[in-house]
Amino acid sequence: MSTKVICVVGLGYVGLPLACLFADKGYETIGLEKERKKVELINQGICPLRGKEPGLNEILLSVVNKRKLIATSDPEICSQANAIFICVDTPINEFQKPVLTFLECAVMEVGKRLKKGALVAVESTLPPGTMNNFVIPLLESVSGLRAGNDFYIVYSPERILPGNVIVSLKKNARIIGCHDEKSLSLAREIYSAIVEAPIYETDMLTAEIVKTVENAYRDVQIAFANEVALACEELGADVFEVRRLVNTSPFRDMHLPGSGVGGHCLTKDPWLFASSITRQSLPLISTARAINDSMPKHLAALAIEALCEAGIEVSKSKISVLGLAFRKDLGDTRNSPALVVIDTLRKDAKIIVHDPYAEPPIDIAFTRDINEALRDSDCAIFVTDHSDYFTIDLQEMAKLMHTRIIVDGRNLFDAKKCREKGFIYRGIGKGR
Ligand code: SAJ
Repeated sequence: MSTKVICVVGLGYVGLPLACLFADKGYETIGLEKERKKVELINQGICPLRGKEPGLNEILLSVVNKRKLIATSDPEICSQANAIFICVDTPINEFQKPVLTFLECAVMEVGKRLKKGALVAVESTLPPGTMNNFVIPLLESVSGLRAGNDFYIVYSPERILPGNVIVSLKKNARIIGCHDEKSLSLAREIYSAIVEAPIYETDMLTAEIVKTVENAYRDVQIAFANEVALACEELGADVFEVRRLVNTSPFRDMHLPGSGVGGHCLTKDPWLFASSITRQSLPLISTARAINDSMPKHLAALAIEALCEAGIEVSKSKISVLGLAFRKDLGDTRNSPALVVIDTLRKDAKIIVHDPYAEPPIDIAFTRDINEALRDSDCAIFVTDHSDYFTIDLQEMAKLMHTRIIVDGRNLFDAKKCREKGFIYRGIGKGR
């Protein structure tokens, strides 16, 4: 099948760059997006994603101007597509259980309009077993077509890095879990147009497990680093020095401890994996999640401890929280550790928040000006390691603050230098 029209369902961090890359390669690409505001912005060539995304704005404007990419909220468009990519959100609820309503809706809309001979590629992260037990049966029942005969289907999980979606889409190896040989060859042909990295083939169940496990693996690694950090605080050691030397040992890769794990991948994918396992528990994965989720509260506790040492009552203190985004130099605040720090402390203290990129998703005093954030503050909590924070002058900071307290969630400062400048210093993993 020479693909003529591509439809990407869901124009978020995954779907929008995917649609742009296909359109940039000359495919007639239609983006199906339920949020009309997003559709309007995209059709004006304006990127609706928050934060810096190198290269995305330029590609988007170019393909929209060339009319190679059009966004719409009308699902009828699916009937024109030879290849449909489903990139919708698969979140978890407050009980860590998968919420597949967006996926179900997308599959229903696609199924109703699925053209004979079309390829369907699902990119959303899924609980293992979802393709075989849910997506394919639903597509077949709604379309009346048979997978592998009347239409073709693969599962190819996205591996994008928010903050660098275009490069990661092109350069990260791609896994294609296929239903049959024809589906595989169609998918390999079209993905090869935009992916410059190796494309690995497997079955759909394995591909679903790979995607959820690769993030569970990273979450466990980070949890290990955080647990060692807490131990180093008690022992009076510097975990970052420990990590540096541990990693001189072959086959070691101790990750970075810090304020916690935010974002939309590691906070949910381990639970998507676990949700498919019913006959046994997965204590390591659930414990890792608990350890990482405890770090923002630990950071808040370090701040309270430091205020106490300075003789400042929390209820009479002004606290600056620097870094709202969940990761360095990003504007994405999804599941950000800073939101937990703020929620923990705002019951008593007066909080002001700074971030160079993110917009506050909550009602809180906010500034883009570091000096304003620090002025008359009793405690500066650094949650995210934005590049802007690496150049803060301690002398200037000391003049601005009412009480000189630094609580360091990302190893931004040298404890000794802070103390020489008269600061009370606390840091994740930094024993006194
Ligand atoms: N973090 C640590 N210590 C570390 C690494 C990360 O505390 O050593 C924290 C970060 O500060 C952040 C959170 O973990 O709050 C997640 O960081 P991340 O680098 O994993 O970034 P994400 O959440 O955007 O992860 C995505 C994932 N990609 C997909 O799911 C497709 C992940 O698999 C990638 O490894 C990651 O991007 C990446 O670095 O490419």
